[in-house]
Amino acid sequence: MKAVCEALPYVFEFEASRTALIVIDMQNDFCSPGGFGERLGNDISPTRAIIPVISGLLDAAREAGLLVVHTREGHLPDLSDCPPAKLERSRRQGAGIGDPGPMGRILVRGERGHDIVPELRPIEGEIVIDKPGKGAFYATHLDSLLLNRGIEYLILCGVTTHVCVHTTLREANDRGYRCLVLEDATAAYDRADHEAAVRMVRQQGGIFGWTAFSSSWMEALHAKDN
Ligand code: TIU
Repeated sequence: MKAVCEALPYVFEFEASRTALIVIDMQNDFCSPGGFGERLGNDISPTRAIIPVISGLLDAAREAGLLVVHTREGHLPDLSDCPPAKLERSRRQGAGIGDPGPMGRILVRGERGHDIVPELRPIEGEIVIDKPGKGAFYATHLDSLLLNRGIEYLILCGVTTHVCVHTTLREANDRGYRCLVLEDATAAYDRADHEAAVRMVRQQGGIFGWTAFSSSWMEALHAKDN
């Protein structure tokens, strides 16, 4: 039987056994002092504020036995997978990809800034997708991994709402996944960007999918067993 979650623009129905929780880029570089996000000139308090909300989602997903996927944005130490256009623009903003910082080289795999924040560290058996772009499908094996497990429903949380969450959402939607964006478990540095991004998801009858609050989704997940 499908679980039914209160959502916009209308209820989101999902089968738990065919659902994955996708936690996008909850890395020190986006959420911790001295990371890429802060060095781009942003206030990181919005991205830090969702850490406890996502921690609750992880507890619920783990308890229900859902597939959990974590993503990380970053590049190889020699930056050979970083397009020059991306590199040049990051340098213009004073946070060059690969530059040394308080948490190691910015957005480079293996550095502390690239790690997922300690509160949300993946546990044994969870999947971590390393991606060079904003979307989690581009240049990764995420699509085949989800298809091989029969996943059809994606629950999206993480940062930032209008950049990596939206890019992943759009990639997923075009591939036929049914996507729910949790609006209190996603964040952007600028509130207006977050709100616009959330609103876009559910426009035109749910052009990219659905939005809901985390509590509604967790209630639906819980209720399916009762
Ligand atoms: N993860 C993600 O959203 N990457 C970004 O670069 N986001 C910004 O908002 N800069």
